[in-house]
Amino acid sequence: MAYETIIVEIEDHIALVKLNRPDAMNALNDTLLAELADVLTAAQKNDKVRCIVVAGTEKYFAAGADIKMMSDKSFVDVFMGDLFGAETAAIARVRKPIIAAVSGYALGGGCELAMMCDFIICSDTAKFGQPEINLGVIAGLGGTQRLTRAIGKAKAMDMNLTGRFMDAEEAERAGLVSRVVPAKKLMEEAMAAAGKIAEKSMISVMAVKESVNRSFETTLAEGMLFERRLFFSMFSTEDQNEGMTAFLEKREAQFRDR
Ligand code: DAK
Repeated sequence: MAYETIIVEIEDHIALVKLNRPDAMNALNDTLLAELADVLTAAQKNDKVRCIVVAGTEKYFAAGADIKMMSDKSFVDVFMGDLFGAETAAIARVRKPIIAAVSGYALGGGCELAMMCDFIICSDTAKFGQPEINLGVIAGLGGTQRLTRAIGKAKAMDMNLTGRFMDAEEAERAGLVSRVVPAKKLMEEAMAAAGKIAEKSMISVMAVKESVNRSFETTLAEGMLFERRLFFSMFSTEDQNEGMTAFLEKREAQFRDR
């Protein structure tokens, strides 16, 4: 399928999805989110895809939701139309891992889109922010929720209330991103991380994603139980046998997702 606002390349079991609205710094509109939801849903179903990378350009990941598109909407429009609701729900349903490769601006909905991914690798030029307060609104796709869980109340309040940007170094220190790399190396590093994940058993990869995400939804005791049950269930797979046998035989495991 030909897309208008994203570019998709599938190679070596990795789906690379590049946001592509250069006239608006990749601002999120209905089309972009619908196309993103569509391609991620397709990637989930595609056996050739084992990991997904979402990226922007070197100067911007995404500068937020499209302000031009939103500016003349009413409460009734966004409430009744459930702006971005179906698309973001579809993205949240993807069970394969998604890495956000962020360089330059990741603001508002752009920062929130990065946080919808499973982890963020950013360049040393990355700037994160929730500047919706400057537009007379508030974040609506996780800027007060996922960000608070990622970096804590003090910094989340600071960012959401002042609208200030956070640079890459602070983002790493605060736990928003997993790694910071030089801008020129970002895609290489993100693709290498995706490649590492693609080598693993998809069963354990998807179980990890499910289990880590469960930690945000439940108590520690319930989460520990969930993790332990998943761990036990791994012993019903051929990949558990292969992984442990390969270690003992001092060779690379050949996982078959069984
Ligand atoms: N929307 C539309 N166009 C944008 C844009 C945006 N968010 N950000 C940048 N652009 C456009 C600019 O209008 C400009 O277009 P032209 O004038 O050339 O036609 C072009 O991109 C280049 O921008 P600048 O000329 O401003 O470039 P600078 O380098 O000077 O500045 C900047 C870059 C990223 C600092 C600046 O553009 C900026 O402050 N942009 C706005 C950032 C922002 O406020 N982001 C938050 C948007 S609100 C929802 C949930 C969530 C949301 C919505 C709904 N629901 C649950 C329903 C999310 C809301 C948001 O994200």
